[in-house]
Amino acid sequence: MVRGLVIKSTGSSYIVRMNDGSDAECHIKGNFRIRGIRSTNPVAVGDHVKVQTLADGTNWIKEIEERQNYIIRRATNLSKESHILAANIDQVALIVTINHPITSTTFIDRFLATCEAYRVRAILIFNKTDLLTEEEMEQLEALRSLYESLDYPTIKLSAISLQPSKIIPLLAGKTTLFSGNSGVGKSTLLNALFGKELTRTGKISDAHDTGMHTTTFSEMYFLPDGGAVIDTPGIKGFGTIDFEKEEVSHYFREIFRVSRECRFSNCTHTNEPGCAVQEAIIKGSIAISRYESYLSILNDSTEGKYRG
Ligand SMILES: Nc1nc2c(ncn2[C@@H]2O[C@H](COP(=O)(O)OP(=O)(O)OP(=O)(O)O)[C@@H](O)[C@H]2O)c(=O)[nH]1
Ligand SMILES: [Mg+2]
Ligand SMILES: [Zn+2]
Repeated sequence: MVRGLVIKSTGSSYIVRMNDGSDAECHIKGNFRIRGIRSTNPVAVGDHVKVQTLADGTNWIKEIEERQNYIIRRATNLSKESHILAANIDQVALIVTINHPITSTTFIDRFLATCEAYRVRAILIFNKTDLLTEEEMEQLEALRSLYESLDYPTIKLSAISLQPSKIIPLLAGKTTLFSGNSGVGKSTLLNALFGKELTRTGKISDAHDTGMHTTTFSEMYFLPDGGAVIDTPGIKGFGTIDFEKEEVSHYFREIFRVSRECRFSNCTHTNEPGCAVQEAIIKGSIAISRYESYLSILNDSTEGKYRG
């Protein structure tokens, strides 16, 4: 068997960069599963695998090496199945847009909470600054200062201008997962970074001002000076998985910090007396948008399902 790195996943087959530098199309057996993880895609881009080539020339992924980390979300509403976005990454760049399309703060916070849970560094890239009105620009700056205050690096840019070079220092030498809603410009940014059209980009729907799910597979692209970027299909909601109710506050940095002052150690910060989190919200030191995102995850954990 030969070792390799999964660099592309279409869902039904995989491209593996083999140790000798060649690329091979590989398959997995239908019953291939990793113990403990129930996901729609047992193999993800970024996985190190062992491949067996049969006499008929077909290649089969037989083993996945232990993952350093991965990012996972609940596949669809009410579904128990989960979906692994990528494995063995150094960081996530979450691409967001204030408008065209609108990225919700709930989406951002659910994603960030998952990055906390799986201990992956996250940066926020606010794209499409060229399309924003003055008011929307103010909204952008308010969100930027919110997330900067929580120690998430942020950057604003327009992928259709020359500004993508702004993020090169953040990407150098690292494996970065590009994720976000459909239409926010992940693929446009990737093409701009490489200075050529590596992957297709799509229009925003006139009717809904949302993306049209142009990218349908995940693929890793290697930066000339080291490091790699993984472009992925746009995702709609972000269902968190496997969070215990008591844990959720651990994944909101500012809520976790303040929660040590709560009267009860098992405080859920919803209606308990002596709750320091509630106090911080009233004082304005915890943003309401963050608290609402916290509640939305808490509700999922309570009901064991994910809505919206
Ligand atoms: N005006 C403007 N348009 C942009 C910018 N970035 C991307 N776009 C446009 O937004 C549309 C969607 O871009 P894509 O790169 O396909 O978006 P995506 O995030 O890859 O979308 P999916 O593959 O569907 O997840 C395209 O028409 C791009 O030209 C930007 O900074 N400014
Ligand atoms: Mg795309
Ligand atoms: Zn509390």
